[in-house]
This record gives sequence, structure tokens and C-alpha cells, in this order.
Amino acid sequence: MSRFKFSVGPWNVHTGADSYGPATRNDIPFEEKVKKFSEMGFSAIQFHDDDAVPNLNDLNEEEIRAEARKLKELLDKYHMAAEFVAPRLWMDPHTIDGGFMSTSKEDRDFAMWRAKRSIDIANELGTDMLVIWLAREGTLCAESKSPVWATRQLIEAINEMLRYDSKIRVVIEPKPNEPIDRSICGTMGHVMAISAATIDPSRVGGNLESAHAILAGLDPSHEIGFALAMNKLWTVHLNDQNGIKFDQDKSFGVENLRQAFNQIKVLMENNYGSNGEYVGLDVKAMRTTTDEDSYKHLENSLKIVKALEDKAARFDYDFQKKCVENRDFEGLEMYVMNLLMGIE
Ligand code: 3MF
Ligand code: MG
Ligand code: MG
Repeated sequence: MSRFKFSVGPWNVHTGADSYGPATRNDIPFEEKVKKFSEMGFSAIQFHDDDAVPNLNDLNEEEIRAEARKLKELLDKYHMAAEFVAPRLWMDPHTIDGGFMSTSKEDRDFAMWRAKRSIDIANELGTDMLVIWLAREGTLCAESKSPVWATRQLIEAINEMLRYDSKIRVVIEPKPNEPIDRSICGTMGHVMAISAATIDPSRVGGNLESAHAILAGLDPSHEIGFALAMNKLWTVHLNDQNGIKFDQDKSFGVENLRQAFNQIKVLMENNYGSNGEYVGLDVKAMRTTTDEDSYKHLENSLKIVKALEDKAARFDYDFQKKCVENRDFEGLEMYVMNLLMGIE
């Protein structure tokens, strides 16, 4: 049993297509995924706007709300909540050079239209969380836009979302690069600064993804801790990543076990989840994974989270205190290795 409630996005179960090759698995219908997620013990689903309402660009505002209401009925049928809605701003021809900080006014208006529709969908699905992953917000060519202007554009865009809906909470998912070269908002520190600069910092927080922290050269457990210290860790995307390269979204803990342990430990020490927060997974199956194993990476990640919860629950804080008093960090480190690996 876990102390956490878990959430997952439908994109976690995917066909295996990547930039270099086509699908290696069959597509699974959305309702089948929801049913399976609920059987696996997830309590909430994360949505992109067009996961929730496909083809929303072709619909008017009322039609979009009506489609979202139908989705809510489907979620209710499986006793699943919606955790958040995120505008998928990186796929559209309007956003090839970014959305909120595109140099084209028409593209910026399009991005804001999608953000507002995402808020409408969130309202219909019964969640107050809008996640923004700023995929293409930054520069491909360093001289193509001023980073000062781009940063202020982002703040103003968030202000407009906050003004549009007095209850919505904007949750930024920072990432230093990919697909954009130089991101404007790469770490939790950036998220806190952006939050503080908006008209309502109490409604702007963060979503820490383990892989994104590693891509920034940081330890995800410290990024989590930093956001927790600011009371701004409103969701997480647990996964793993082998060093600073393309975003891999590996199963949680399979590359960096000690960092994974420390992520769970810091979440537990700070009672993460006590205000209704979910532990979200953002993991991808490998290209070689078969159709039958389409959900294996999620099952594995859940098992690893739970195993690390057990390890963290056994962490001996008295021993740690003694080690710290004596500055015996060699001893403390080996204690952790023993806890994780059974070696003394
Ligand atoms: C990319 C991501 C995204 C976001 C998702 C929700 C596909 O690196 O992590 O997952 O998490 O779009 O904002
Ligand atoms: Mg990612
Ligand atoms: Mg993510």
C-alpha cells in the first residue's frame, strides 16, 4: 500500500513512434486506458486540452465545454478524477516559434485562446489546475528574441489566465531545453521568480519532473525540496533520465536509484499529498516494448515508488542525527547504501 494518490496522462501509454521511426505498438483507445489505469490503482488522469477534446481547434467555446462534460461522465463511470489540463501548444502550425512568447501577435493570440479553452475544460472536469509545459517558449536562434521581452511576455500571459478565471491555479512545468534550444523558464527557481512577478503569486506554482531537473544538471530531490519550501509543489512528474541528453522519460528510479529514494524521502518528510496533491508519473515505454507490455513501465514505476516508500519509512533518523553530529558522512552514506542495496 502506498500513502500517495497516483495520477497519469494518457500519453504515458503510446505507440513507440519517435523522431527516427514509426510506431512499434498499436494505439489503445482512450476509454480502455482509463479502465486499465483505474485497475492499476491510479486515482486521477492528467489531460492535454486535445486529449480531453480532440479537434478542439475546429469547435466553438460552447461545443468544447459540451465535449468536456461528456468526458467528465466517462471519468465518473470509472471513479477517476481529472488532475489537470495542459494546453498542447507545441503541435500546432501556429506555435512553431513558441506560443506565449512567439514574435507573431496572431500566434500569441492563438496560444491564449488555447490556454483559456484549457481553463474552460478544467472547470468542466472539476479541477482548478492548468499545467503549462513551455515546450517551445525560448529561442531556437539566440538573437531572434530578447530574453527580457520573452520573460515579460510569459508573465503577462499568466496574468491574463489568472484574470480570466478567479479560481484557476497555473502550474508551470519547467524544462531547460528540448524541443526549444534555450528555454526561458528552465528550473523551479525560474518558476518561483515568475510566480512572484504575477498579479497573484498564490495561484502560480510548479510541477517538478525528475528528468527535466536532471537535464538542467540538478538533483530532482533538491528541486522538489526547493518548491516544497515555498509551498509551491502542486504536482510532480516522477520519471528518470540517463544524464544530460534528450528527454527520456524512463521508469522512475531505473537510472538514479539514490536520487529516486531521496525524491520519495523528501515528499514523505513534508507530507506531500496532504492537501490533495497527486504523485504523477510521466514515463514512456521503450521502443522495443511489446503490445502486451504497454503498461509495464507504469507498473514498474509504481512498484519502485512503493518499494522506496518502504525504504524511506525505515530510514533511521536517530542514526542520521548521530552521523551529522560527528560529521560522519562516510558512515551516513554507507548506511543509505545498506538501506538501498543490503551492503554494509
Ligand atoms: C515533456 C513533458 C510533457 C508534459 C505534459 C504535460 C509529454 O517533457 O514532460 O509530457 O509533462 O505535456 O504538461
Ligand atoms: Mg518530460
Ligand atoms: Mg512532464
